[in-house]
Amino acid sequence: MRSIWAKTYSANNQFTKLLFGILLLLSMNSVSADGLRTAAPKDAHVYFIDLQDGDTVKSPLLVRFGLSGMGVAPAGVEQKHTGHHHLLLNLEDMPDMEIPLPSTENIVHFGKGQTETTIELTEGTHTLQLLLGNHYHVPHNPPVMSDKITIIIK
Ligand SMILES: [Cu+2]
Repeated sequence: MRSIWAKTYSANNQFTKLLFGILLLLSMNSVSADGLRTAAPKDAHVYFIDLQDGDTVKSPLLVRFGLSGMGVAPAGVEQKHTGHHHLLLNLEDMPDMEIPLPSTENIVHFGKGQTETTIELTEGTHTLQLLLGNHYHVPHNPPVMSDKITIIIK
């Protein structure tokens, strides 16, 4: 039993090494200098359909995502010039644009291809920003993102 486990472990270990090797090769290859990012058309943009910077609104709030120059596709579906929405909610620092966006309370993924959401926010000011991600949840190149807006919940 032990030797089987040891064998499996060593095979896994070799596989991991191989994988790292491949990743290392890929990262050194100029063809993939862009890593997991995909190109976005120059005229692509995302925007809040009915929210503007400085708006005073009530919670729960319906937030509708607008996208122009690209299409929406669910996460995991690779199709040229598409992506899915991410809502950056009260996010202070922009995330790393080279790697998949993490999923946190400040970075909300809409990986099913949703184009709107209803959020509950406390009274006071909040910032909202939209950022499109590709099938890997990685922002495009250049990133397709909206202005960061501040809204007041009353
Ligand atoms: Cu995502």
